[in-house]
Amino acid sequence: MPSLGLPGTKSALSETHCPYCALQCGMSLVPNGSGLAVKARDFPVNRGGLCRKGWTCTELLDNPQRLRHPLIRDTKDGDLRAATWEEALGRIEAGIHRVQQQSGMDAVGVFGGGSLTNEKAYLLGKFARVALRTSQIDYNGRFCMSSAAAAALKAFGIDRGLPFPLADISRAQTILLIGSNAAETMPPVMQYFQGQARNGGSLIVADPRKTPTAQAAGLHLQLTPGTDAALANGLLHIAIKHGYIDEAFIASRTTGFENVRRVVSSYWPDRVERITGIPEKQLAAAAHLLGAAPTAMILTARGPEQQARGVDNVLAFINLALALGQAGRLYCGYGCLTGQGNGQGGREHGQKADQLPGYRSIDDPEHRAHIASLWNIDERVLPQAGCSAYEMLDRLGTERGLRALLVFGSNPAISAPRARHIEARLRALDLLVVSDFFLSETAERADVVLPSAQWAEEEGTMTNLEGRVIYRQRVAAPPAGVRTDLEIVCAIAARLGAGAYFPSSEAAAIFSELRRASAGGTADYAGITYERIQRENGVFWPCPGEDHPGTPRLFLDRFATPDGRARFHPVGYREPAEQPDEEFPLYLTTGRLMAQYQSGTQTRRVQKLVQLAPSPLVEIHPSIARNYGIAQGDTVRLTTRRGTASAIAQLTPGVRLDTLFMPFHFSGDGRVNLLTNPALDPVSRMPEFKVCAARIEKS
Ligand SMILES: Nc1nc2c(c(=O)[nH]1)N[C@H]1C(S)=C(S)[C@@H](COP(=O)(O)OP(=O)(O)OC[C@H]3O[C@@H](n4cnc5c(=O)[nH]c(N)nc54)[C@H](O)[C@@H]3O)O[C@H]1N2
Ligand SMILES: Nc1nc2c(c(=O)[nH]1)N[C@H]1C(S)=C(S)[C@@H](COP(=O)(O)OP(=O)(O)OC[C@H]3O[C@@H](n4cnc5c(=O)[nH]c(N)nc54)[C@H](O)[C@@H]3O)O[C@H]1N2
Ligand code: SF4
Ligand SMILES: [Mo]
Repeated sequence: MPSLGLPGTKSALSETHCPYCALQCGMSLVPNGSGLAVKARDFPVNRGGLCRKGWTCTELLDNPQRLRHPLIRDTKDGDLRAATWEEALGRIEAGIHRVQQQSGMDAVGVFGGGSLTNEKAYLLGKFARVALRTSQIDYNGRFCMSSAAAAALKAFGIDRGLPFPLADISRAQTILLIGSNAAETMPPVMQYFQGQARNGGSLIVADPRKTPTAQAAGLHLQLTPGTDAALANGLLHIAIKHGYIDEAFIASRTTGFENVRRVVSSYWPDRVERITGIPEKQLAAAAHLLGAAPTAMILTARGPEQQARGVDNVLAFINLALALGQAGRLYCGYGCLTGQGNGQGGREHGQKADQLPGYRSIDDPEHRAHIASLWNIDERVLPQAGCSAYEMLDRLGTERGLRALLVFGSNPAISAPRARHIEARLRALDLLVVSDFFLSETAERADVVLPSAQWAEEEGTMTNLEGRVIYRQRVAAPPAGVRTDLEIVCAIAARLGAGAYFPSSEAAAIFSELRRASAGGTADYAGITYERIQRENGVFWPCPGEDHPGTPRLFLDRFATPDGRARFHPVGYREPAEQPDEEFPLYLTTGRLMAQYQSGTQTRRVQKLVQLAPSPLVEIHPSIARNYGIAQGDTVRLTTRRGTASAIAQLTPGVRLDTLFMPFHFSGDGRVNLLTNPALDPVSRMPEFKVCAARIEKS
């Protein structure tokens, strides 16, 4: 039962943040009967605004389906049964030892998530390398913003979603928003776009659907799925032709433009219209709005990023921003709207296969030495880079793959592409351990399920999409029988004989270790303290010292590359991995609904949200539906080369004639990931969630 007034809480009104998306909206929790209720709070990110998910989030704390004790499966075809912590930890210890003896250290893996606090992400990375001695750790961020992260690193030398605070959005003259449905995925952000409109600014949205976000724009570019690089190159082609490019900026602050100029020279407007389906007139209007603006921003989200050419797509838009001189100046720049609550911090502190804390590289001898010395281990025993999320899941239970997997904060049975295959791989493991609040679809398949504390029951930090590090306080006690992830990780480490390396499971102690580990790294948190965060409404990294103000805006003087210049990368348009054909004549794209969150483990248990979005649906244009004899509300069957799923037809005039859209929040036959294509980006290893070829029929 939640109870206020714990040590550390100053009053009955506890300031904290929403448990869900990357905005990390500020909110207050107040006592309400035996539980807690949400109250609006004026925090600089959301300024009092919250979406329905935020308003209803406390319902999950005392939800009857909540896990309150560990579960164990005794035999592979048996059922899960209640167990003590002692039994569960014993089973994990024995299972890990057996796999290590039979198949080696790299046969045990860890799968993390972008909803974990910085403290958890850090501890999980250390746990994998120091307690498990495995190279095999990766996380669901690969499925999220990894393409934008890789592109920003290449172009700017640093990956922070937004290089400026959200409030700057209102001050940009023109904004091009590509593949973001912010009006539904982060609604309080829209106030900044409204502010921009009030200031006389223009908003352009590129999306195959006329979403609520596109409806808020002055210009909607309704592109064919998977044609983003052609759009970017086409806009740059027009900008060059009309003399909109900033030669002085290109000369003084960038390198590599000539190759880009050569590549885009063949992206004539009529050709780009043929590829993207966007009329030449609209291309010209967009190029003019961007080119003539004194300040402009180009922002991407999952639309262009979740593609097998996601990195190229983002690089093409960065090229456009750089060529127009719209970067590295106030109220300008390229940014990525990161998605998960700690999607930003989760990628900085070492739960990614190739990474060490502070955004350090696991391949770099100096970086390895710094971390090994802090962890008190010999650098030679620190594992090398492991493989990426999908590649790890794809090989579970195989000869050369993992035999044991520990999952914290992800539900890949719903959210990974080619889900049927991933389910079979999960079943083939000798040991699957899942820590969650509820019996997620992945936990249902586990050998050991560990019940963990929810956000309001533990303290920790998160880094929002602006690079602002925020603090969540512990407002209530977890139910008896439930432990925090930090306690769980430390307990398993102790069982494995590595307890000395994990002396504390207190978030504050782990955060101070994280600060030291990140010191001198790209994502430097050395100067950030819990007290400062609370006093200053968050602190932006890098923040190398307690007397350093933090860095709300990056790149105003120089980019983070060795020579300080941003780098152009020539990018050509290539078709998606799969194009419609006779057998599968339509594009299928996927994404989100306002009232559901991610794999749905949490939001499918909140009644008010279920009422708004009760079941799997597919958006189809009314004219196409008529051709197939499909009426509003019909149950339909969708098929791709990976499998079949079912959904309710939602006749939607705002979706392209050649495109179906299906959200990914639902389970069973309603999983759109039964259909999606696991083709991976060669650099980011992002699956092609946003484009594949499909067929639809009435069932
Ligand atoms: N309600 C809600 N909010 C969320 C989440 C949630 O699950 N539910 N999840 C959070 C997370 S982790 C994330 S990553 C963000 C995601 O936030 P968004 O990126 O805004 O969400 P999506 O719906 O995945 O995709 C955005 C848009 O991309 C469009 N799109 C599809 N294909 C293409 C294409 O080929 N090119 C272009 N340009 N656009 C295309 C889709 O039509 C869709 O409108 O949301 C966060 N907020
Ligand atoms: N087709 C399609 N698939 C997609 C996408 C898409 O657009 N289309 N988007 C992709 C994207 S952007 C993302 S981010 C992924 C997300 O997909 P998932 O990784 O599955 O994300 P969640 O549903 O947030 O899963 C988090 C799970 O961990 C639990 N959890 C949350 N916080 C904690 C915590 O602190 N500790 C523990 N132990 N458990 C916790 C939740 O209850 C939930 O079961 O899906 C990807 N999959
Ligand atoms: S926009 Fe995101 S952070 Fe804000 S209330 Fe909604 S889910 Fe929570
Ligand atoms: Mo995401």
